[in-house]
Amino acid sequence: MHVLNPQQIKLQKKTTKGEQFDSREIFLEMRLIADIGLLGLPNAGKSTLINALTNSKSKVGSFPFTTLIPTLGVLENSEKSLTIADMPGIIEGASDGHGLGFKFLRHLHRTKFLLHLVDCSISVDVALDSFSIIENELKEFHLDFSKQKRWVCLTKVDLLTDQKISNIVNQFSKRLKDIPLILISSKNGTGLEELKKELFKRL
Ligand SMILES: Nc1nc2c(ncn2[C@@H]2O[C@H](COP(=O)(O)OP(=O)(O)O)[C@@H](O)[C@H]2O)c(=O)[nH]1
Ligand SMILES: [Mg+2]
Repeated sequence: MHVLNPQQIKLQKKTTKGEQFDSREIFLEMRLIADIGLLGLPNAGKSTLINALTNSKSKVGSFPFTTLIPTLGVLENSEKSLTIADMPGIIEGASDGHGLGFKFLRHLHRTKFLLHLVDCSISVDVALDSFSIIENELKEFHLDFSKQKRWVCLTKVDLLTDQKISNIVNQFSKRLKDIPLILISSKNGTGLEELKKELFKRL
């Protein structure tokens, strides 16, 4: 076998003259960040829910804008795993860019499925208004949310009497038409097992 010494190797290197080519700037965007996106006004209970369902440790607080960046968690059963993205709260005017709305709505657009969380602990009217604000922002945003499945989750039901719960379910059922409605409490666990089961079944 003929062995080259380092000097011979150097001599064998070959170069060709460079040519002028077009330059191009390319923006790449990740298509999907999670299976499920949590959507809702600040304080709706999104971070508390992701912490109750997954291994995530998203920051929780009784004041708006505790969550400033999306946080991911993984929901697992014996066969599957689903990723959930806890998103900062969407506020009125988000579709016009208020409260970093462009950024957060775009993140939500890159999930397969949306869970719209509505705090129902204050009153039926406040809950219905909160629901409409978010629905309106989705409609006004320049990206189309109509292809993503969406469920509504009424949160903090541990704070309501049975009578108030049935009233709120009545009112929401009239408004939602074919959007499924789920009642949960991340504090005492009401509805969480059913929610998990449904998510694994539908996704
Ligand atoms: N009683 C009760 N309080 C809740 C529940 N879920 C969230 N909270 C409280 O509501 C406040 C806002 O919760 P957080 O998860 O930070 O809301 P986010 O802004 O939507 O992420 C916190 O004080 C939570 O402890 C619930 O199911 N029941
Ligand atoms: Mg939060």
